[in-house]
Amino acid sequence: MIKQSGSGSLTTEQKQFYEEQGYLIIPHLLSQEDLSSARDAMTQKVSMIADELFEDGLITDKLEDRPFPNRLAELFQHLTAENFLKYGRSWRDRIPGYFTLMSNPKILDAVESLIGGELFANPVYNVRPKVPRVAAGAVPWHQDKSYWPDANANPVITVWIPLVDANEVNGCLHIKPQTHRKRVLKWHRETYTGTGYTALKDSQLGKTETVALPVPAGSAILFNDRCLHMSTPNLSHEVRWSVDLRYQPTDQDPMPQHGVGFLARSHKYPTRVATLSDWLAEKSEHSD
Ligand SMILES: O=C(O)CCC(=O)C(=O)O
Repeated sequence: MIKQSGSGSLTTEQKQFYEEQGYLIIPHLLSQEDLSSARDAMTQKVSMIADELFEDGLITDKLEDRPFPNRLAELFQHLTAENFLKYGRSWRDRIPGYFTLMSNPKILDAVESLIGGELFANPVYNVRPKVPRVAAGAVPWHQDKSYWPDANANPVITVWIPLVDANEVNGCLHIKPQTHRKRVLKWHRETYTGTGYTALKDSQLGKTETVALPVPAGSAILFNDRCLHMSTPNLSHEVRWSVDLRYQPTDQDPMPQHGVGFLARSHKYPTRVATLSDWLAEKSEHSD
């Protein structure tokens, strides 16, 4: 069954902007209700981390009453970046709430407007708890395609969505418009965050202006996988919670080396669209 349209379809002007600039902001694409399943999944993970920190004797209070943007930041307030990085700079758990978000019809409508209605959700999706003071929160200039250099030339679209307002204090995305027309630049693995991001040198960035993209919670920033982008450190006291999801046409490489993606929408083969059970079982398509 094709899920009902979520009315996230783009206007001609929005499509034109994306084609010309390589990115697009869709303010308030998702409501708080749309985000709730993912927020619950993140909350579940934070509770698991609090339990572990407590059992390891690193904290004496699990801060169960703290609000979503604060709790994880406060749990690590007196701990080290290494303590935090034990849990990873980004998370890719198979918790049902993430599948609900990745299958949200509003997101799929927007992506369909750009690349058609045969949509595969790329296995690379990240939940990013950008906590203050951890160097790995700031992501260096890169092109997403540096993570899949051998994939074919068909588009991979990142859909970046903050669960809290993202701004220049807590480290919003920054982008270089029109760089989606560039080839994949020679990248290196940075060594200062301890997590090995792919990164570009300043000398490779060219003269294109940098645009900061502060956006309210639930907005979406869509960008092409060749578009140069980065994010700045989190200088606030709260977590800059975001997700980056990726979608591609079904004729792009499914990239099994990164995990198992799933058929998110298909007009040709609607019965093959993956269900939650398929996704939890790491099956990319539904079969009876
Ligand atoms: O969320 C961030 O800070 C960076 C995201 C990013 O680089 C990406 O989605 O490729």
